Amino acid sequence: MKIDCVELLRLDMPLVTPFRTSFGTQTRRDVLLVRVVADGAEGWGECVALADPLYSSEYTEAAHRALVDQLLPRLLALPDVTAASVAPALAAVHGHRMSKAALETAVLDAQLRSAGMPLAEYLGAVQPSVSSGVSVGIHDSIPELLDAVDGYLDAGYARIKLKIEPGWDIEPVAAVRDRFGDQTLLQVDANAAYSRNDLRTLRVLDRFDLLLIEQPLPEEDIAGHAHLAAAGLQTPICLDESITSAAVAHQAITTGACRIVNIKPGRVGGYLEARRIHDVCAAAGVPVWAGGMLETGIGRAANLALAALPNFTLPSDIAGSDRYFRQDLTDPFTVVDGRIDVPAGRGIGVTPIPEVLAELTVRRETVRRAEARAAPVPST
Ligand code: SMG
Ligand code: MG
Repeated sequence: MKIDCVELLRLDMPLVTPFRTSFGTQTRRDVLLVRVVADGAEGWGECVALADPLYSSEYTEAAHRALVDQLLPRLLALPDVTAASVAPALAAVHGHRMSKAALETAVLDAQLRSAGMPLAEYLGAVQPSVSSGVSVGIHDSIPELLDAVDGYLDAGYARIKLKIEPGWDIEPVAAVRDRFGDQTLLQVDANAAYSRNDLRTLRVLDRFDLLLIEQPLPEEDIAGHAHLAAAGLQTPICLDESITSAAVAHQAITTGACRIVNIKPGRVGGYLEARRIHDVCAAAGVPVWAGGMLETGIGRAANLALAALPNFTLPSDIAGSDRYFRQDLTDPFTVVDGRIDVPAGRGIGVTPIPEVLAELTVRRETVRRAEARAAPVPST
């Protein structure tokens, strides 16, 4: 394909309820969308970076700048582009995986729309719907948490994930187990809030028959997670922030740092790398599930396609649109009997509703082929 132009759109979307994690509270979503126009087709990608660099080093404004200053000049310099050529064209730029992922997804969407193929089929999906789990933030009190969990179980979610941090861990997990019983699928996510010295606290969580404990230690401390497992933590460790590529996933698995992997395409540079991680994990007998980054329907649609691959055997963090937004950007995704349908249309299968897009967009920047600045030449 020949890319004609790339549009970057910034949207400001209020969340239906504040979402608190160990690193901060989200009340709005600063969304960055990438729209690629190529050979008369359009494609969409959503950048999952948050407004501040607290989950990882990336953040929305920096992701926007990385696209304009570094990534688009390199991509638009190519005479012919396919999704498979995006990562190699951008490889010289270190990091910025969330920006790269959004761009690759938009190119892939345009390519698949032209070819008339759904993303799910392209990736190798084997299920028409995906088991839907919900991520429940840190609350001000246990009664408020129990009310929230009650509502989500009523809505049919297949699994509950509790956000934890030191001081909000054993008590909320015990309360949820006590109130909703042992049959509720339950897991926890620390977003790297603990240290190797917290083994005793983490071992208390072993008593609650959790599916997994997600990312207890810092992103860089893969060896620390292996240390926790070797020191007797029984609950399977799942890595999220630490897994930035298929090579890192392989290393984490072979060194005993994790027994389960959370796959977020944005965190690893795109859906092609995400599929490689799926394959590495499948070969090692390690189950995976799809993480979430409070995506709009654009990102949610693509995540559903990925989560329909065969080794996604645990419920994913892909909730219904109404978990986060009163008005989603696309037709809303809904949970029925704990599952969400995988879009069946070509490409990611959804597009923004024009009026909603117009109402929520706060900034728009178009980069055309000729306008993309030449990539800086390294001085020697
Ligand atoms: O999209 O449902 C979602 C969010 C799921 O908890 C979730 N994501 O570490 O896994 C994670 C977090 C990262 C974002 S927290 C603002
Ligand atoms: Mg996580």
